[in-house]
This record gives sequence, structure tokens and C-alpha cells, in this order.
Amino acid sequence: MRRFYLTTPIYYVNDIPHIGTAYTTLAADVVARYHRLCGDDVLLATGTDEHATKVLQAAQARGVDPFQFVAEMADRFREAWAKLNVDYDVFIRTTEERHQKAVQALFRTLQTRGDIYEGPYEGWYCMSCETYFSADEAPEADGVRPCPNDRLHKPLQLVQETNYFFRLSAYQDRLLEWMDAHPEALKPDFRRNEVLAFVRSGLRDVCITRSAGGWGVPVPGDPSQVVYVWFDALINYLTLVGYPDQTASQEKWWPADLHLVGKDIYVRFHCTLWPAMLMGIGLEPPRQVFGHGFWMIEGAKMSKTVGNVVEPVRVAGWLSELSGAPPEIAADALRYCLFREMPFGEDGNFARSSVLARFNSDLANELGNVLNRSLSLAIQTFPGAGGGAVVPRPTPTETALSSLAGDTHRRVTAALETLDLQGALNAAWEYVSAINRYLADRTPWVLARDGKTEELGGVLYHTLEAVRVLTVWCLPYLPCAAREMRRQLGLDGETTWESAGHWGELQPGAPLPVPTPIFPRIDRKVLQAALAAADAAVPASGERSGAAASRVADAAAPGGGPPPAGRAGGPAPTGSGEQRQSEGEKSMEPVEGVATIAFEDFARVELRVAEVLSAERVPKADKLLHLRISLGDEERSVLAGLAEFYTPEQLTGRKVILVANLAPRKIRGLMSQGMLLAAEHGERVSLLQPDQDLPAGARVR
Ligand code: ME8
Repeated sequence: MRRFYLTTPIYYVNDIPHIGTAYTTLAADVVARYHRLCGDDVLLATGTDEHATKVLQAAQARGVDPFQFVAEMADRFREAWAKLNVDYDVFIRTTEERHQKAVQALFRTLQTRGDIYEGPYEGWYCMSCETYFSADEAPEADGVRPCPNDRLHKPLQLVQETNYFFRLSAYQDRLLEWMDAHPEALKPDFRRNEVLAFVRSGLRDVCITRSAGGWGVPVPGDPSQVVYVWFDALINYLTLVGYPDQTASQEKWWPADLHLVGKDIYVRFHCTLWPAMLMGIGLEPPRQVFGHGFWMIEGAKMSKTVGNVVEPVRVAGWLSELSGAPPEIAADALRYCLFREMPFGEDGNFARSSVLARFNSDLANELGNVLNRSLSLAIQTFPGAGGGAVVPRPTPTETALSSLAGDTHRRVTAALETLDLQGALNAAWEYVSAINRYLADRTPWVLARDGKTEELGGVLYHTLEAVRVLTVWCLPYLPCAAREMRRQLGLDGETTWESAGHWGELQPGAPLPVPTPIFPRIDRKVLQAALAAADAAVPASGERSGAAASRVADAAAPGGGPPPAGRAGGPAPTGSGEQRQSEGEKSMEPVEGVATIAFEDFARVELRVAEVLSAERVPKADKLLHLRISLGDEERSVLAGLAEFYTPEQLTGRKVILVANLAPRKIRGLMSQGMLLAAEHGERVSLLQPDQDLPAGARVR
């Protein structure tokens, strides 16, 4: 029996469970259910990360005791996962005593081995992003250091304190050796390359304690400091398996088979800091870390400020109301949509309209149809007890779906083994289409009308058996719906993954209950009204609609400028050569989309056509290009965060759109006098340009 230990990130409890946190948790549930069906001994762990400063602030803002606040929020996560049919094995909260013990034990071990030392820390701190910057990253302008990351460029505060550091720099070579020896450990491959580049560019020691605040695990032997939230959080994966005391459990479950995380916490936390910490205490790194992509919401980044946070439980409730399906079936439908819609690993766009469309087409029409039609026909010709039917007899002539089932089973299995969670569904739905085509070809209703009972029985057996095989592939994704489908096929007991590879398990003569539609089709009028409403407003917490997001591809834009560490996704180095991990890594991404503005507000932005006269890379800033541009009667210097998307040659001579009346800023010692407009979709960025040859300086409205 294979054992399989997989984890989700533990989520910050300053926020409610949303579609993003649900996505990782649901993905873990799909993988865990697949492994359980394969007969593996599975441990699926999730939980909550409760020691972040922003969590404390959220409690204070509500005037609630922080311990009471985190306990209530942890319950909200548990409730949400229950409503979304997540079957986790263990739930951990970082304020639990067992975790505090594990963090302190690990800290002491590293300290004894000489990997933790005390030293002075100096850095510039942004309260808003909870992130530290070095003086280089946040140059002074007009007597203050504006935050290079925060949207409002709030002034940074100087922080000087004595802290403890983890000697991450000592692990660079060992990490590279490990990555080299285990190419399967970091997936998908394109993200592994980011990790390699990050580690090769040089690792610096990280500050792992804080002296202010007092919210966190006390540093052993120095209660004036608490352990930094990221150092604390990563250790949860060990606490869960009994570290440091329960050695038998730890031996059984460690190393973890799979850490599933989003791309925001992949490179520096899960693929660099965590493996190094484990190496430091003599434990093996995880067998695999998978970094999936991010959901945008109707074209914009999900953010509390924008007010477009999607709550999955509410979306499921909305689907249930519109369709009349029970809540757990609606939750399954949402699960299906999330994994069918977006390739696992890439970014995607969440739109309620596509959830509705998929509900009706993929689930009600295609999947629901194959079961309902064949069961209804069986009742007419092969009646059984209580108004139901009996399984008819197979005939040797019907083979179309049996050979295809074997191929599809191999494809679905291969996809799940490599975490291609969309690929597995694509293959299964090709099979659903094949069943529907088969029904259309063989026209069992005509066979019934013409009294060709034996042939009809053969066709219906073939269809029902195909649906049985299909239910096994569906069980990880649609656990409640697939179980209900199986019940309607007269199958109540547990099953195995392997059973989808066998043909002929339905027993002729076995009773089939009266069917009811599992995914009731949403009525056309209700659907149209819901789509119109979905475009205007939202069933969740005030999400807004919107087309593809645009962003300002300029160094001055949040996230568009130089990375905090001067290299992609890197931790912020300090002036004195160490680096301080930031819990705000994900908050460094740009916030796309803003609330509605009046036309007068838009009119205050001066947009002009500009011509790029020359472009060059900015030394030691991977993302930045320094452009000289012409506005016809004036030349300007502009810094743009475009180096990953355009070469200097591609930009020279090009007409672009400039935000011309933005206050000038000095970045890396160079003046930036405006921003270029670019559209962004997933990882792609495309500069806006006029589609006719207009002179530089022309106004854009
Ligand atoms: O980072 N699309 O917690 P967190 C897809 N406590 N997935 C998303 C997403 C989106 N738009 N937004 C969030 C933390 N996620 C730390 C983790 S682990 C030792 C500590 C998912 O509450 C994704 O998995 O901010 C991401 O990595 C995670 O939520 C971040 O959750």
C-alpha cells in the first residue's frame, strides 16, 4: 500500500475562505480522493496560519480577543471546506500547543547546529504590505522613502533591531544539488526554472524573528522575540505528522509526497526556505511541491479593496437556488467548473457566466442526459420493483464504448498522476460525448418503439456500464454527484479506481431505482436573468464585473516595477547583506481594477501617444527598461517594468500610450516621467498602441 501525505497551504485567517483558497483545497481533495480510490493510505492536511500581524490587526480592528478571533475564523474555514465536500484528514491551527512545541524544537535544533545566529537588522518597513525593503530598493524622494510596492506609495518606516537569522546562504549548493537530482520535486517545470534562477542568483541569510508585537511563537530562550510568521507556518507540515516526539508517525509520513501551493508562495518559501530548513535539521525535503496558477475575477485581480472577492460557498448556494439542485450537488458543480475551466498550473479567469454555462451544458445536458435517458428507457422495457428497472442483458455486438473505456481510463489515470487536473476531466468528458454519440447512433428509443427488446437491452447495458465506468473517474471531482449516480445505477458500496479499468461489472437483473435528475437544468429564462445579473452585480461579497484587465506597465505601478529583491520574486535583502522574509509576498502583485470612478476623475488623466526613441536595460534590475520617448514637442525619460516581455530592440521606434501627467519619480537614480499602458492576461503582457500611424503627442481619450 502506497502512503500519500499531501498538504494545502495553511491560510491566513484575516480573510474569509475565497475561491482562491478553495481552489488549492479542492485540488488537494481531488488528488486525495483519487489516491484513496487507488487504495493508498492517504493523509490530507489543511489548516490555518494564525500568527500573522495582519491577523492580529484584524482582531484588534473588530475589538475581539485575538485567540477568540482566530478560533472563530478557523471554524469558518472548516465549515466552508465541509460545504464544498472537502474530505480532509487533519486540520492544524498554528496557535495550537503542539505546533508551538514543534516550532521551538526546530528552532533549537538549527541553533544547536549553528544555523541560527543573532545579528543587527536594519530595513525599511511598509505597514501596509508588511514588507521590508533595503535602502536600494526604496530610494529617498523629497525627504521620505515611498514604498515601491504599495499602491499609494506610503512612506516607509526605518526599523532597526537585533534579530535571529537563519543561515540560508549556506544551503545554496545543497539546494541546487537536490533540485538537480530530483527534477520531479518542483512542478510545473516552468516554475521550477524560476526557482533555479532564484537560487542560482545567490541566497542571503533570512531574518526569522521579530521583536515587536508579541503575537507569535516565543523564541526559545528569548521571550522578547517571536518567530517570524513564515518560519512558523512552514513547520506545520511537520507538526502534523508528530514532530518532534512521535517518531513512528513521523517516519511513516515524512517526507511529504506533495505540497500543493499557489504560485505566490512557491519560489522562495516552499521551494527554497522550507527545503533548506529541513536539510538543516537532517530531514528530507518534500517529494514534490506543485505551484498552481491564480484565478482572476472577471478579468481583475481578486482583492478586498476592489471588493470582488468570490466566496465559493455563496456561489454554490446561488447555483443551488437557480437549478434546484441540493447544495452539495451544486458545490460539486462548482468544483467541476474550477478544474475544467483552467489548466492546473496556469492562471485563469473566473466568471459566473461560465459556471452557469457549464452547469447546463456539461453537467445537466451531457452528463445528466446519459444517465437519465438510459435509465428512463430501461424502466419502460425492463421494469423492476417499486417503479424502477432491472439491468438488462448485454449483447456481444455492442463494443463501441468498451474499448474506448480502456483507453480513456489510461488517459485519466496518467493525467491525475501528473496533476493535470484539467486533462483528466477533458478525457472523461470526451467519453461523455462518446456515450451521447453512441445513444444518438443506436437510437434505443426507436428500438423500444419497434419492440427490438434484446437489441435494446444490449444498447442500454452498454450505456449503463459506460456510465458506471465514468462515475469512477468523476468520484474525485464530483464526490456527491458521482455517488448519487452510482446509487441510481444500483451501486451503493465503495469502489476502487481499478474498477474503471474493468468492463462488465453491472450485473444483469440487478435492481435499478427510479432515477431523478442529478443536475436539474437551469430554466432558460432563469439563466438569462441570472447571466444579466451576474454581469451587473454579484451573489458573493460585492464582486464586480469587468473585461480584460489593463495595467500600467511602469516601474511606478504596484508590481510593475523592480522586484523587491532586485530579482524575480526574491526576498528583500537588507542594507547589511542579510535578507528578511516577507509575509506580504503575494501582496506585491499589482492590484488590477478599481472601484467605479466618475468621468471627471478619468478626464484628469492625460493620455498621449508617444514614440519610443531608445530603450535599454537597467543594470541589476531584471524587469526594468529605461526608455527615452518623444511626445512630439518634448522628450522624456520613462522606466517601465517590461524587460521580461520586450527586448529594447522591439520597443525602439514603437508608438505607445503614455500616462503623461503622472508626478515624476526617481527610480534607481533615474527619472521616470510617465507610465506606459499595457494589457495583461495571465502571464502575458501586451503594450497598447494606436492602430493608425498618429503623430507622437496626439491625445488619447
Ligand atoms: O500565503 N487563485 O496564506 P493565504 C488561486 N499563510 N489560488 C489562490 C488565490 C487565487 N486568486 N488566492 C489565494 C498564505 N490562493 C500563508 C501560507 S503555508 C505554510 C502558509 C491560494 O491565506 C493559493 O494556494 O494568503 C495561495 O498560495 C494561498 O491561497 C495563499 O493563502
